Amino acid sequence: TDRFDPAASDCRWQERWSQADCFRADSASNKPKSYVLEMFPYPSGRIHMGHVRNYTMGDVLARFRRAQGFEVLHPMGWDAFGMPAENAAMEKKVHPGDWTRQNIATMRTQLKRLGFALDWSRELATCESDYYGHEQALFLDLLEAGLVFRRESEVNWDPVDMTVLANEQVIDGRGWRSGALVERRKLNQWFLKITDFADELLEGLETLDQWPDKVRLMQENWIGKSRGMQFRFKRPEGGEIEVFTTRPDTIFGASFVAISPDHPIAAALAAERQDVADFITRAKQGGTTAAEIETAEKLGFDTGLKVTHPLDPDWSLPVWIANFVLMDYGTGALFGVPGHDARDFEFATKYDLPITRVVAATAEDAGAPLEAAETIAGVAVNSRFLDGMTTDDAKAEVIRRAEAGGWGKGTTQYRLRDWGVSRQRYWGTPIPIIHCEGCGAVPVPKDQLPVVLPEDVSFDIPGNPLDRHPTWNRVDCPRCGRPARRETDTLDTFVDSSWYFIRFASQPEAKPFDRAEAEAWLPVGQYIGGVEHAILHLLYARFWTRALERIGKLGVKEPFKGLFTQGMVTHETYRGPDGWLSPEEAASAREAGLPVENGRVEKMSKSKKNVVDPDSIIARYGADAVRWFMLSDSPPERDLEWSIGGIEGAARFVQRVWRLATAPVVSEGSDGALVRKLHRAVAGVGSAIEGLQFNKAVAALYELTSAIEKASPSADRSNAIRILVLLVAPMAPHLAEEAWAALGEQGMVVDQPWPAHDPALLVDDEVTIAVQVNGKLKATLMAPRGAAREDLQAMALAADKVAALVGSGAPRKVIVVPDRLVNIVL
Ligand code: ANZ
Ligand code: ZN
Repeated sequence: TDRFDPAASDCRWQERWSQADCFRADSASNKPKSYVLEMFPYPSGRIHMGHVRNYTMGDVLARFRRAQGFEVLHPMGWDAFGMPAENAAMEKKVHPGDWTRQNIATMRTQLKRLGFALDWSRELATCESDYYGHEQALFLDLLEAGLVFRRESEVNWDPVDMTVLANEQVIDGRGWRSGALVERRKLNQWFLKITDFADELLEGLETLDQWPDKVRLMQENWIGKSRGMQFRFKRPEGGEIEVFTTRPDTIFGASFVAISPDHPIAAALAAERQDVADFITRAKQGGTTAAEIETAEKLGFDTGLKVTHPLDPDWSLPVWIANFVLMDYGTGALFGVPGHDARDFEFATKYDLPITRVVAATAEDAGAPLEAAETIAGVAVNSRFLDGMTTDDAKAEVIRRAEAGGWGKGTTQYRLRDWGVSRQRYWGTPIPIIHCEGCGAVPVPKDQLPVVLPEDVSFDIPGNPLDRHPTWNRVDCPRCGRPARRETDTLDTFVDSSWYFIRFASQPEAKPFDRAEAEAWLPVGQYIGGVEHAILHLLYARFWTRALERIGKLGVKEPFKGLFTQGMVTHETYRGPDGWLSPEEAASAREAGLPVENGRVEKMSKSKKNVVDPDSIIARYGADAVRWFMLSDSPPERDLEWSIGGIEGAARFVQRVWRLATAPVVSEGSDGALVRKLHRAVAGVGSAIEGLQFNKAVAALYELTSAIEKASPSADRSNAIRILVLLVAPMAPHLAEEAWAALGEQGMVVDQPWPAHDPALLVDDEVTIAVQVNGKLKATLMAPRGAAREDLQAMALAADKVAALVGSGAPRKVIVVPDRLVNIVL
């Protein structure tokens, strides 16, 4: 046929690949192994263009590696637990399990339509007990190793809905559904000891040289290792308040001491004084995230207590209770330096506390006024014996004095907190613990795993349905046999995604993974996903891997050798008088004479109505055109703007390749220039894919295609077409198979090796040689690259002009620089 018909071709090849089981990864294979992984999707309903771009990139690499002779593991699964399923249950009255599994079915079909080279035999969904049961076993292993603990910790409590809220459900300090002011409440919760690994996780970043620098920096900042100091302020009436600071150099700029509303001293005062108790209640309203506490209005209460400055017995400072001081950071108390800390500045301005400059750019600026907190380093001023020292020297000096005087010591502090994994939610992995009045928190014996989520739950009233389940949470204590209660908290879904890549590599039924098999594949060679996961997911996965390594379950320290974060898919937006319009609505509104504004090009989102649904595009243009467009126009780390022009260009390219592949095959005649272009394309496309520069691979293929189109029929040209088909295969695999068959070739493209190139043909084969006589340019000549010195000398002497100058006598000397120049000295 004269046109490539994706509608027929796409399913034909998808079926053939599936029948031949091409993409099944054989763990026992002797070939070198390559593990290519894209971040698995949350089954939210339908695949979006961002998924298409992400998975296409991984697929190109996976297919390329396969052609290079690797045994490739390229799996797919579903990050299937989480809140949206519960929201759907509440709003649409569908069971979270039904909603999730339905979405998975839809999205799986959509992915299959794109022809990804995935090993579907390894598909997993984290919401199924054959996955999360193993997660429960691993949780118990970590518990046994002392890497899991339980303690009281604050949650967001919605007093109207009477439910715990996730941080994302707190908007401007209010419950997202009820709109009520959120309170902080203490609950017993489970934690993973990620702080035990803070140094390891930090040092490990240095080994990750195939990660983007920005992601490593984000992780480094998140771990937040800093030198600081802990020291005590004495209370004249006895007792002391210990504070933590990262800026000991500012100690003479102190204007108050502030303690957390949860500080024991605050609690003791509240027990005696109603005004203190009332303040604490007020201070604890609002969300629990650090960001929310940071941005909430600063609230303070002057307790009337005083403390003495450690370096000046005559200097007395007031003690305040302040809402921005966290109890679980440092010591839960600080000394405020309004001149050089933004929160302290805001606080001191509000409550009229002294603001002194103790750091300046130079010693001469000691008297410069402070318009706002100046937080950068400089030299100490107005600081007695520290005056003139740099910030770093002053820090060291204060720590030295504190240690010598016995009132404080230098510390290493991390911003990283232990990972709270308890969620008061239904749709998650049940924490395998049983609470017994006599025995405490008892692990569920491993032979009783999985602890399966009950299906019969209702979402009619707020709160966790597991708590009010009539039977599920009542069990006998595994230790003493008396009636006990199941833990009804479930695990943070980040736990599910912290080890799925290990389970992909090895899926025995009886345990989470087989160590040797997992190690055969790990670490993941190339991981591809959104930069929004730069911190939490990637840090948790690194931690989980190291924890398993520490307890001897896995001999891998870093899970992801290479990391690539791809850009988003964007699209233009339109606004009408009543809000956002889809492109179609915008067009008809314009026709109707209504005012329509062009908005910015933004990430595709439902709220902006600029989403393009992959299904309709695939139906119209075919999988290959969509894949091709996703890789074209922009470097993969940048945003890609969706456009009709772009997808149509991609569809035209598919037809161009098809036309070449269906032209008559010629078996005679050579075309050296085309052969060289071909070899250059083979090398260029390969190294571009290797470097994940997919747009460059695409550009090289456009160039080759044009060159072939321009060349006259010859055996070389027919061969170039054959190779072109192999080169486009990772990007446009259906087209490639169909073209391969049309060319009369045997077997499938997926089974063909990546074409070889001859390095000798990559360079221009002719070079220009300058011929000089006594240092002056007299002629130029073309010579084969790499020609021998004697040959160049002979050619130069034979050149007309030169021969005339040299005459019959022999030159005194001939200097030859190969590939460049011949100088004849007379
Ligand atoms: C005096 C000072 C002077 C501070 C100055 C900063 C600047 P990072 O760097 O984020 O680790 N702090 C100490 N404990 C706190 C707590 N429990 N809740 C809230 N803030 C606390 O923050 C360390 C700084 O945060 C510490 O250094 C302390 O204020 C404050 F010019 O001490 B600083
Ligand atoms: Zn018991």
